[in-house]
Amino acid sequence: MPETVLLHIDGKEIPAADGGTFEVRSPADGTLLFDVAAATAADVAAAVAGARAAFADQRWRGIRARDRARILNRAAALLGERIDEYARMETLQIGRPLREMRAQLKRLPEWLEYFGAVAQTDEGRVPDFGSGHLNVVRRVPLGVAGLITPWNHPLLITMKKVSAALAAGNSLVIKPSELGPVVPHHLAVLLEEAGVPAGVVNVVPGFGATAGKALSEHRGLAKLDVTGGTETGRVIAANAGRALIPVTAELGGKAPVIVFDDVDVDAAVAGILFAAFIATGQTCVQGARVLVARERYDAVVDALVSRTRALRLGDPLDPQTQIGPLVSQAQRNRVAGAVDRAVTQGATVLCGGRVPAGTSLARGWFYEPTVVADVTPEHDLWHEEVFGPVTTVTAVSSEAEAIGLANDCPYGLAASVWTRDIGRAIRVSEQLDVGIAWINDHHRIDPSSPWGGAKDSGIGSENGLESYRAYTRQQSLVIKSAGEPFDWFATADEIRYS
Ligand code: TXE
Repeated sequence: MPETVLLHIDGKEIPAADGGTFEVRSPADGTLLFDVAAATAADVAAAVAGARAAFADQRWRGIRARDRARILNRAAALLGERIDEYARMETLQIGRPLREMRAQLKRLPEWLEYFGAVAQTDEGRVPDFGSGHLNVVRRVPLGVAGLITPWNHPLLITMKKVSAALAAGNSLVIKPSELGPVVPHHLAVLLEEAGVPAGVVNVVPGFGATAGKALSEHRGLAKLDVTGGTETGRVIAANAGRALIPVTAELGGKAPVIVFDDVDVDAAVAGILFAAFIATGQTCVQGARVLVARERYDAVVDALVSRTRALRLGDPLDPQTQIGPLVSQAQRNRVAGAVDRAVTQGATVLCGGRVPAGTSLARGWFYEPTVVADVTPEHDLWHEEVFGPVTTVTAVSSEAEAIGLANDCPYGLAASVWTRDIGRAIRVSEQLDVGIAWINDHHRIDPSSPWGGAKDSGIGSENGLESYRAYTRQQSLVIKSAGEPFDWFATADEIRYS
């Protein structure tokens, strides 16, 4: 019997206004897992109204930052106790291997702790306004933030947004992805257990075209924050523009992995596998384009193909599994179509490129990890985000060629550079049009470290002090301290007006 998941509005668990629900099924074998209430526009409006009331009566923003931080730290402790339970739920819903989900979720209490600390230490400032006035500038929360999140890292991405937004004193309406809605819902309940007042955090699972659309168009919001595909981001950012509210948009990616001639081949190949195939490649910073120094191309590609072929596909709950299924049939069709199209355009599949044979995997949306050669910037596969276990390999003859090819892409989120020459690593990374550049690593993330990109990868960034400030606005108090009276219209004499 599938578990029922309801809407979480004003601290209450309620069904959708029209009673509508949607199914969440295992991408590994199709088992029906959850029956989830599908929020309607009316439900979204109720959630925003509740969040606005919670903001207006100051039940959260009126708590001193130090006391908000204490509650967030309590939530961090509760979250730490539930990692295994939540990791299993994430794996069931999106098919990502349990080993990876546990490693990812174990870090998440740090986001609550970090932003609780930032809120306590974010003191105002006193600019030099000149004699006669005292100017005190402080940061205040924005109001109700609409958070729209994707399926590939449901709790991680929700936590990145929720931690900063709550620490700053905002109220929230969260619309998780229809493919992974369950753990963000549990997070709202956990936060209230820790002491966040009911009504401050509201969760409205549902479809993008209905619940997501209703939320991103709601004029009661003071901020929009979306993680998703670039086209989704364009629609939502346009709504923010019309409402004149700030937006943060974490969108698509097509990360280059640049491997120079002085690398240890085995270490570089281990890094490429990590960049390209964790999360079954379903991550915005996936290492999608490997650019290898011509002198090491054959050695690196041979080793990469050999180790890619050896990756273990299977039940994501099995600790031995390294590659799980794609999240849905639509996603697998999208990935397979991109590879097939690349072949018709002249590319060469070196390994993978097909749905695996064998009955044990037949019920899941599995696709073999794939390495493609002979892809040029004229091919779709060079530019389009695949969001699956597919990477390309290209030989380069110079730093300049590597940088030029890396930047020849509509996305600008992340990249990695592999070399023993730290000067070259810094010199090359500084010329890449990306927001994140790893050197001799990939994927690493921290609540203190900005996560965001350029070009079609979005607007703004998550993590770090900037993301906290993006959930506040400045308020400038200007206080007259001069003793002499001021009456501008009493006389026509010249008055020195500071
Ligand atoms: O995105 P979708 P998905 C990107 C990644 C990939 C995508 C995968 O590059 O393209 O996200 O996630 C809602 N109005 N990143 O498939 O379909 C939808 O219901 C309002 C980048 O989930 O765009 C879901 O909740 N809402 C990221 C959310 O938007 C709408 C890391 C995202 O859905 C909507 C991870 C609409 N018209 C994934 N249409 C990064 N940069 O860090 C959809 N939604």
